[in-house]
Amino acid sequence: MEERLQKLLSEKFAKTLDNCSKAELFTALMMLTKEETAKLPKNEGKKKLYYISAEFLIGKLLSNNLINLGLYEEAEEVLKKHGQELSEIEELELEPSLGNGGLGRLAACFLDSIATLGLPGDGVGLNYHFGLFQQMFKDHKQKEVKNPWITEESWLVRQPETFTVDFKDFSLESVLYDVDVPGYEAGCNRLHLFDVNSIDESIVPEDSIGFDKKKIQKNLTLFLYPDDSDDDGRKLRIYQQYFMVSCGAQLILKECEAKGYDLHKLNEHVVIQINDTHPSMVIPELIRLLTEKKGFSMDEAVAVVSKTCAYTNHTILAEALEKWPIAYLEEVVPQLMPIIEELDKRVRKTFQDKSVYIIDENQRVHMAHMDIHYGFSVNGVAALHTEILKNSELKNFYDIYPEKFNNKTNGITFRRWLLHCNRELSDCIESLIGDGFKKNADELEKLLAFKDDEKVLEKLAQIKHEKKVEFKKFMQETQDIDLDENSIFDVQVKRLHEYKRQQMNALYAIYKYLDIKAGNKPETPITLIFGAKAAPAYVIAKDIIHLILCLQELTAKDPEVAPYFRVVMIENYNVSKAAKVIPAANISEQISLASKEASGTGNMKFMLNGALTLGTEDGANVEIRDLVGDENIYIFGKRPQEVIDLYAEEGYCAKDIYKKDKMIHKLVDFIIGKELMAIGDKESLTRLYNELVGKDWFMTLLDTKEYIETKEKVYEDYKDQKTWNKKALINIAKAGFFSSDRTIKQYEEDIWKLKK
Ligand code: 26Q
Repeated sequence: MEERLQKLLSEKFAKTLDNCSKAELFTALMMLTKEETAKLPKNEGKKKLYYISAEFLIGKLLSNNLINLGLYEEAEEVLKKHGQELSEIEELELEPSLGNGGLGRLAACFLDSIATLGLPGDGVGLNYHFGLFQQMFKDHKQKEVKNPWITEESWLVRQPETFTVDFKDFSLESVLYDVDVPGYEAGCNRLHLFDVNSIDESIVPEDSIGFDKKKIQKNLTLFLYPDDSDDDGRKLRIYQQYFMVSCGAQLILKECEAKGYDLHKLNEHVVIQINDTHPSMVIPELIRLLTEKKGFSMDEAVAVVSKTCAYTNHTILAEALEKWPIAYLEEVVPQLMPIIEELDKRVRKTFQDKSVYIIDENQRVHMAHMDIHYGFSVNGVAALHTEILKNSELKNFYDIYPEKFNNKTNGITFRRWLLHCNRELSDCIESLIGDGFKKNADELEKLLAFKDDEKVLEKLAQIKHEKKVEFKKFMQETQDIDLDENSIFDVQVKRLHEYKRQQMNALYAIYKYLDIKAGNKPETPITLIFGAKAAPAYVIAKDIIHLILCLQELTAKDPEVAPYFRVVMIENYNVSKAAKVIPAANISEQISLASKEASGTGNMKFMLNGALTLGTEDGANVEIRDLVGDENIYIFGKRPQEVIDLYAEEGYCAKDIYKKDKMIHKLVDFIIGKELMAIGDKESLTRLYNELVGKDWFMTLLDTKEYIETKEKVYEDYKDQKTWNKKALINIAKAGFFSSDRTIKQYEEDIWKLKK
């Protein structure tokens, strides 16, 4: 490797390993990694999976790919010989923000596992030049700026394929970039990212995410989830979605024809996994292509496409289930409307129940309904989630098609979320139980043999401490925040959304602040760590960030409080920051309103890294509890069915709780009290206060009291370090089930059947 690096450095920069810059070294390492990946055999087979997704939150790739290629240690040694640290070099990579949260990170973990298991399966998505956005904090508020990540040398490899995508008033030519996805000591697949050849980055000013939403030719692949609070923004989303699926569908048909397959047997050679409803237009688009260009009858096309497409649902929030007005579709992609109308007509012919129609009485197209009728599989992403889909949210569909419904509990790739982000822990595990767990995550259970071994428990605690010190250093360098590594690291990192209830954690912060001011100093100091991006047009979510940042300021500046309790927020939380904070966490906050979090995957990453979950009975928390047992997790709050019933009977009234419960009254009032008003913005804090007292759609106040009590108990339990560390060990040992290798094996067996 040393020689090859020298050669690359000399050819590209006329430098050597001893006089090159870190940036040059990064580029050379990336080029070497790309060459090595290109040599890997492509996973092939008679049937191929296409995983279509608006998001692929792949994170930085250098170290990930080196690990999968088995070259990480060698690279480390070579660099060390020349006075360089691989961990420093990998920091130089720009992180693409091609996703927002769980949905996109799941797609990335899946690509890793699909490749690792030797399954032929590629990702299909868009090449957003500025990603989601980069979050900056200014005046205790979130400010969004563009996040350019594509450099001259990058992981993207331009491909010769180009497709034409027709819209009502113009056509666009696609450009395809591929990113190789090496499996762990295995073959390779690809992520196909489509772009438009007319893209124009210059229409976005510096330090902004604003641009002319009407200039589709220039803007289509600039941002993921452009602001859709106006008509132009919503139409732009349709342009993006259609462009993605039309390119995907054309690529699929082209690859099949190149292999000489009979398109009438498409389902024997192709399976398309539709990741949430963002790619749902692939169904009518494929039908359109087959009927208009390949001579299929409508019946033939509908039949074969229905056997090819499978849909994954990631949400039960009604407002997140996409429904596109026909008027928009007519304006953007009129060629799809006759197909969608035909699909709807067939549904109406067969079923009386209006709730399962594709087109509703308000002339909107329900994308999920189309997926369920014209796909062969519908899956939820955690056991509880799938049950809720079957019994309430999608009950009317489950009654029609019970055989289509199935559960695939999410998973995470242990390569990134253990081997890479916590090598100390991974090495320690290996020293105890051997390296079998790297290929077979269930072997982590062997750790249980050490659950009473004091030496092992101390070692785990020592590793946790090291990771806390590392994270402290990182926060010092990046945000000039001084953390106390001896405090409890209590962490909530995830998309900002009211249902995830970051605001409830903020209310706890107010509680603790007031308690300390009243003279009750905690024995062990506490650091409450947040990280989250809010959608730019989601006003209340941004108000919650504002509240957290005001609390950060309040707790840091108060000398009576700061030594015991601090609130901090990680700026621009992303995959690489996740990889730093998760190994450092003692407590994993998973406090969504029960029934609302489809699965969660952060919960799995924390568990694997030895943090204890403080959570509601929601998503995969339920499965975590079943695995570790009640004594190794902290579950609180109203249960899913109670919440579902409350919604059904409209039985929740925030104001009643606010009026009756003195403590909650005090905490909520604090949001508009003099302390925070002196720091923050009156309008924003008042709006949040009004929301909590007047509406509180996700029932924060319902669980606040029990949350505070449970959290106090967790902090109390932390004092008994021996018992705590034992619980941590049990969590690690039981995390094997959440390997995405297991999830992918289940997709393969029940849905894809690529190998059969
Ligand atoms: C919808 C309409 C308009 C604009 C944007 C959207 C939109 C954007 C992002 C809808 C959904 C998302 C992202 C959803 C998401 O990340 N869901 C998460 O998926 C994870 C993987 O299955 C689960 O673990 C999480 O529980 C779920 O929240």
